[in-house]
Amino acid sequence: MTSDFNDTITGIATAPGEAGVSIIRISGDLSLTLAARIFKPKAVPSFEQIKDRTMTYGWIEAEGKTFDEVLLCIMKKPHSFTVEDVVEIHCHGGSFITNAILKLILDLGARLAAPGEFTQRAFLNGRIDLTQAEATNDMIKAQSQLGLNMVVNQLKGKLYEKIEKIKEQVTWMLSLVNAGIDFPEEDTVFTHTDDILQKMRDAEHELQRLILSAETGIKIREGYKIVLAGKPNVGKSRILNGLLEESRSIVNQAPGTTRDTIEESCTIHGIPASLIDTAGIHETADEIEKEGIQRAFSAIQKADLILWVIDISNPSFSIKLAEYIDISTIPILIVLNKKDLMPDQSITLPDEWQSNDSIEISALQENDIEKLRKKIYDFISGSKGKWIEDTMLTNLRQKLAAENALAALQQARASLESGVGEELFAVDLTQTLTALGEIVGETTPDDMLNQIFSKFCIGK
Ligand SMILES: Nc1nc2c(ncn2[C@@H]2O[C@H](COP(=O)(O)OP(=O)(O)OP(=O)(O)O)[C@@H](O)[C@H]2O)c(=O)[nH]1
Ligand SMILES: [Mg+2]
Repeated sequence: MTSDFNDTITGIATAPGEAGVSIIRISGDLSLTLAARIFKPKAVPSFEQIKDRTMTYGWIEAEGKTFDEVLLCIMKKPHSFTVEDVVEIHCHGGSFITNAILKLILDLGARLAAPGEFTQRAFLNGRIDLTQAEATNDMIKAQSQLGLNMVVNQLKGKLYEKIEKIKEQVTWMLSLVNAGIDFPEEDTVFTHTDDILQKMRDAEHELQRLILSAETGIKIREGYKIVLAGKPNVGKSRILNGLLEESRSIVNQAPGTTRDTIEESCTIHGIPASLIDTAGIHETADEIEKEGIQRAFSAIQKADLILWVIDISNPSFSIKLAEYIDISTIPILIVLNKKDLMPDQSITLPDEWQSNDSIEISALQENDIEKLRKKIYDFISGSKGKWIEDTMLTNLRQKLAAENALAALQQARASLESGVGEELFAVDLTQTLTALGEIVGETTPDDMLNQIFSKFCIGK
């Protein structure tokens, strides 16, 4: 497939600011012509002799001036990221020089690329599907090795292949239905009913697994919000510092030390997380503390996991968290802290906490902090079997489309089982295909596509 775009776009592909090298990209029919006007190769006698997909050394010269010493790479269509003629200029990484070269290219007739427009062209020109396009952007934002592994799989097209496999099955069913409609005497669907039903159940199972994977996939991409909360002086800040392995939050024997929420990023056995320390929750007339406690509750409400800290040496269960938040929706791990002060004391949790998992630690012990880290990892990763798969959904858009596909497929199966007729069955199957197509970008509405790519970086 070749490009339908008749304009040539350009943009700075590297981050703004001073750097060793900056890269300016040009893509479109005029790329080579524009680059030839400003690039004077030194390694070969003329621009025409520059080899495709190799770096050529030379100078940017225009308006009788020399702008920069650069390396230039041309990638002729269709063997480029966008499937168009692409030129990359690797210049010195100062903002002024990079923008001056960009301006030369714009003055020669290129248009400044919108955010994500290079990737959008790669997608619209059929080089990558929408999940791969999303992966290119997520790659830049990956916060952990685990996140990177997940995105690399998506970039390699694993999610695309899985969806295509399900689509193939549904297309096969649809072809049987259509054959049945066109040649009623052959009764095609009904001679294959058992086979179709089995394939439908298999496809539903695949979709269910994918939908389940989204919860983890999204969190691995965005990071888990883990909130440390509890009464004052129970050791929340000390635990935060232990998990971060740095003295980030002030620890003090006086209750009410932490007054505002403190958020820091870290990884827990490879899982990206935001750890949030909060003000101790208690009755107070102090206006600043009240505000801090308010902030603690708002952090708790947004948490993916709450570490509810109790001081074993002075246990108190007077705060009923259920009165403030819907504890059925947010997992809570009870951290019984200061075990070193009461090594022989074991705590019986009150009834309302009985169903929660708990761990006894001393925040002063590195071993115990590691135990807690492992517990958090198990908590996040092991729950409900929704853990890492080779192929995962990584954003809400993909998840919603997969849910629509599953609902349409289940409806199709119900239609087939109740024998409502081939036409209705065909409608449900077509809806399934449309929803599956949305995941990979084949049937995604234009405004949604524009919205997706507008969130990409400039020059990507
Ligand atoms: N012995 C012992 N002391 C601890 C432990 N964890 C914390 N502490 C001490 O308990 C006191 C309070 O610790 P913090 O981490 O400031 O407690 P906090 O829950 O953040 O308190 P606020 O910010 O006031 O709500 C400090 O003196 C800590 O050194 C522990 O496991 N064992
Ligand atoms: Mg504190």
